[in-house]
Amino acid sequence: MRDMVERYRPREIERKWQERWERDGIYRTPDHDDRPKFYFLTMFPYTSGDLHIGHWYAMAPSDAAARYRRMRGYNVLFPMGFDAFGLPAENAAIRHGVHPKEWTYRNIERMRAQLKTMGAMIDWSREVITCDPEYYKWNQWFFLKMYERGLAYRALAPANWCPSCQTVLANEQVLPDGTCERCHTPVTHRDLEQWMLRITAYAEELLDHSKIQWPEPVVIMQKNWIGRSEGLEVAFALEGAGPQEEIRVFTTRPDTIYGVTFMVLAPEHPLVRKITTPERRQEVEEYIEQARRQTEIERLSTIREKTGVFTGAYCRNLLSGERVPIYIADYVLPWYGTGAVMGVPAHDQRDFLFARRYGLPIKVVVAPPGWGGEPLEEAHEGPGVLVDSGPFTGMDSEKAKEAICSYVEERGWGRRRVTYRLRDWLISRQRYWGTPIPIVYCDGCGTVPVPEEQLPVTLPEDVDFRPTGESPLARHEGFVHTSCPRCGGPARRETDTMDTFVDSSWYFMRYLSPHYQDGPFDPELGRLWLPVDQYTGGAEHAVMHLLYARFFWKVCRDLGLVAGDEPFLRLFNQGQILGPDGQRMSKSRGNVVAPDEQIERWGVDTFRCYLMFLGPWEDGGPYTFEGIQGIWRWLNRVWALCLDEPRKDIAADPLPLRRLTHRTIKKATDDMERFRFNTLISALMEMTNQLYRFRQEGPVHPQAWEEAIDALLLTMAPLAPHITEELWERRGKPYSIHQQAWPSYDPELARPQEITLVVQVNGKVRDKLQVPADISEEEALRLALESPRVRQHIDQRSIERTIYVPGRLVNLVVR
Ligand code: ANZ
Ligand code: ZN
Repeated sequence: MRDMVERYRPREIERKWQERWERDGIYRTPDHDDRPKFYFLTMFPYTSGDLHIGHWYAMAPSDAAARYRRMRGYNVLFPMGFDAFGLPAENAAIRHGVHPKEWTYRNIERMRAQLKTMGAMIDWSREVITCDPEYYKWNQWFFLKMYERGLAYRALAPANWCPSCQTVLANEQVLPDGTCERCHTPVTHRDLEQWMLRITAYAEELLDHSKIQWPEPVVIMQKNWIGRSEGLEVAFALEGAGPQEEIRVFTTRPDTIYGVTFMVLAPEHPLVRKITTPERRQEVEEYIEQARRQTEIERLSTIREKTGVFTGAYCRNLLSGERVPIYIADYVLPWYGTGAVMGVPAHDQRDFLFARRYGLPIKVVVAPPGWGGEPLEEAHEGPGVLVDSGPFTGMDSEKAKEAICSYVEERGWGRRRVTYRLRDWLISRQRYWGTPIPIVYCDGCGTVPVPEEQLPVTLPEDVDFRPTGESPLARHEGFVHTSCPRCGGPARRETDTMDTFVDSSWYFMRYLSPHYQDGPFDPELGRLWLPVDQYTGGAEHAVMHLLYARFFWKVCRDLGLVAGDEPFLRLFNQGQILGPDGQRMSKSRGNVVAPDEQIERWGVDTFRCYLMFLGPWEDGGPYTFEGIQGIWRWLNRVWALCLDEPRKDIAADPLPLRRLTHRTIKKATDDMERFRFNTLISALMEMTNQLYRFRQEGPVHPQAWEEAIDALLLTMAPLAPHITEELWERRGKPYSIHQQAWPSYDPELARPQEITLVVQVNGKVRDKLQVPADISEEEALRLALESPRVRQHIDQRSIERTIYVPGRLVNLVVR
């Protein structure tokens, strides 16, 4: 029996090393360095006050990956900051009577401390806090730059309005059931003068994801969000009006134009009041009123019955010469296309239902396969041959699309057009805790941007921030009243604040030089560090944040601030950690795992490794007690293995041990490259087991052993930074393990060895297979069952039992 080795006491070790690393500044990232740069970014947390397991799941594996990059010889930037403006601060402040600023900074203190327990290689000297005037000054600066270029403008915009939060919500903040994502109150609709950013100017470019490596689902979501449609904008003549009076519609189905039997305008369409006949006026007005109260989600709901009212007016189809009635209906959206739709009930199901409801004719112009002229049961939306379509009759519908577009264009009745679903980004928020919009309104000069030298427009602190619907800043006399930067006369400040997605659209640029005063970031450092090489974070940001950040980047590019077309070259979305019951974690289910408690119990390294072990990072998985215990046992075994020297003999064969080492390094390298932490940890556990076996089976070759332990610790270092540092030191290696190179492998030694696997059926040898020496039991069985000779001997019988002797034999017992 050997001497007992000292027990593994993670909490002591972890505290010690975190202090030492901080003191030595080993995670300070130099800007100027010979190594190639690697910018590893993980989404910064909102200052909710608690670093929950979701944050850990995004950040701890990111830290491991960033550490790996650094060991691979890169100068890695891995910064952290806080997304600190926004409604929750205000709501909490209203509820608990603390100032949003106090609440926010208190939360930051706590979260920063929690983050530090992670032992991550964060360069804290680059911390960014978005509610700091030093930061939001540059939100205002970007706004002014966009304003100068016509990319920021004010317009009367229909807005989703939450009557409880008393604020405008973006469409994305309205849940599918039409309620507010924060308080679940049904959302209503309001028109307000608001500031918009012209993201649509970049719609076409934002559709191009060819220069980035992003997960396919995110790319698809962005494409759908932007929603590009090619079609025809075409005029219909207004009856009884002068020759110029027309209604223009946008259609993606010009081939169906001979099937138009009615026209529908959005209730908000400017022509509606002009064309409505006196007898229809009252009904139309009532309908417009009810449409105004609906949210867009309700208007577009597919389950709601499509309603509308007749205006009393008619228009003429220029191609067919037919006269069709004009309706208004709320399913037509004022901002999309031209806000007017040609109704083709035979070929659009929505129009079909509408026509049925209002007794409008259904005219087939694209024949369904085998159609004999009978009435349709539902719209035929597919392709076909044109019927009843003037000169286009008999033409294939795809061809007819083109032919009709050309026909219309030649006659000056319309033009081919591309439309997008994407709308400009509404950034005005009628709330307090955000960046003031740097605009002044003067009676004489109108809308005047605050001059750059006067930035930041500071958010005053002594504000009554209870929500009333109007921005709380509007009640702050000292803030509101100012003098006009142009004429010096009395003027009023804009009192809305910016959407916090503005803050998060460029924070990764600010990390480079968080205290830089001559611009949003030091351009020299921008050239050095940008773009971000790897971004990691939650899939819930697929659209808004990631689209807005791309838009901001393109604006910066056009301002000459950055080079290249994309901010984030590679993106990775982590999965979700579930409760031990396999359900989504929630307070009401009582299955929430609190990271702080886990760390208290197991130490950070065990917790980190378990997060990376419980499933593929992109999938997540349930958090179980047995699972984390398994990791705890493994780290304890590594601890004992490294401190308890085996018997050594120079005469021992180094080869088997070296093969194990090099195979494991290769596996670790491949897995690290692909963020496959779970299989990586499995391989390291397996290596640990093998090392115990080698030790037990006899003296080991001294150099081969040393190489093996070094490799084990080095490949574990990104995952479990504290225990590896401690063991590294105890083994007399140079400080710090985190400044060592990633071990390389000899491909020859790493090549899987082959063995002959004997396959028996009921004890009789039926086949011999060449398989990799480290084959798993499952794989061995699978291969055995695939062998035709084995199959032949099993025949129709069923397998009772399987016996597996690793590296040697599979015996199938059948009956
Ligand atoms: C006639 C037609 C016939 C249409 C047919 C479709 C099928 P996407 O693909 O999403 O771009 N549309 C146009 N403007 C609209 C608006 N403001 N509100 C609601 N609907 C609108 O959809 C384009 C189609 O949506 C257009 O093509 C138009 O209906 C409708 F068999 O025109 B279509
Ligand atoms: Zn003025």
